[in-house]
Amino acid sequence: ESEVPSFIASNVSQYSCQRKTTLNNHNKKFTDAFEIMAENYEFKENEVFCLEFLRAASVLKFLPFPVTRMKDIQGLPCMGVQVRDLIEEIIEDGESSRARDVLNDERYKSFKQFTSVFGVGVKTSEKWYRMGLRTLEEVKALKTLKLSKMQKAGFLYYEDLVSCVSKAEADAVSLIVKKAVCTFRPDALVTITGGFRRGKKIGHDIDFLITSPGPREDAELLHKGLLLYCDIIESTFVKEQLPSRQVDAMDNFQKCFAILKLYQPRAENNSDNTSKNFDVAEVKDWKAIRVDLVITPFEQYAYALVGWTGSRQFGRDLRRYATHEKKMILDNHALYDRRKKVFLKAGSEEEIFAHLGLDYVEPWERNA
Ligand code: 8DG
Ligand code: MN
Ligand code: MN
Repeated sequence: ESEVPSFIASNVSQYSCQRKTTLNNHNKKFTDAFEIMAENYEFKENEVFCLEFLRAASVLKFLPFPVTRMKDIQGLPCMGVQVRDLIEEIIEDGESSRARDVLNDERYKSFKQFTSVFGVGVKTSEKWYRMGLRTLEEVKALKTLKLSKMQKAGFLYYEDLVSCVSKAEADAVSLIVKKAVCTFRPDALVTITGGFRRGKKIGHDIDFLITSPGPREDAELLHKGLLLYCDIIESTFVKEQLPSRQVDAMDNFQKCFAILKLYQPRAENNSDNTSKNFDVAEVKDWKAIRVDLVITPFEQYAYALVGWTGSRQFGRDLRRYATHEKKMILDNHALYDRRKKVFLKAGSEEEIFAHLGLDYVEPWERNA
């Protein structure tokens, strides 16, 4: 039959950092449903079930063939009862009634809308939902509602921010950021991380890692003139502190969750270009774009690069692998060997994988 000869299910690692996952997903039908289920559990703050579906999605993204029978998933890791039920349903009916129920669920629909606003997470959504709010229109209409500075910016630039960022826009912004950073730090290294580094053609934001060799002095690296909104978080990293053991570790780098104003002249409207001359100045010739800027000390650059390149699942599994298979602790700053009681230095991503005893996985193979 259509079996891929070299593929042995029981050889598939439970850790996505031991798998090579490109963007060529043969099982989107399944993984989309899993991701809906996972998101619903995230909204319910049920981390265990959320991760169960995310791990299963990640395994199916790695499979070199589309699943068509239950036999295809035999021996694969991360296929719990809930997951198998969903797969069976999709094989039989072409879609999952459970995923459909979630999509039609009032609470899910509201949380989905609320969290689409920059600065609104599960906690805020929960609060708004408890207040009886159901749609963004209702939130906007309630003038007494207290919004953070970030959320105000999120509503102000909402339409631009929900429309995704293209690769071309990412490249344009990259030039702007590089130019701005290099005017006061000519030796600075600016790298696109996140989804674009993994080869994605669209994203919800653009992630940048900025470092420069030599003694650190971050302070003025974040250029103001370009930014519509900027929430600067100062570095809280303390030298010699042990890496964080949290599964979804935030890091202590100086960073900036920003909204950048990208000028992009609109294509001319040829049908009527004389009578509307007056309006030309009114036409919005820019797009608001979400940008994450992360400043890292040079000696932590490789760790920050691995962490910020993602995917989220890949990063989670790397840390889980380090903890459970190597008795090491990994975060975005460092790798600590608990047996030898030493920090393992790394100047490149390859060295980090080598410290962990892992085969190197290229960025475009980290789409777990
Ligand atoms: P997308 O923007 O195209 O939707 O996807 P992405 O680029 O993979 O996701 P992201 O949300 O922009 O995050 C990029 C990576 O950065 C992801 O693997 C998680 C990682 N990351 C950290 N620390 C933090 C943090 O403090 N906030 C966020 N949002 N992401 C972080 O390592
Ligand atoms: Mn991103
Ligand atoms: Mn980001």
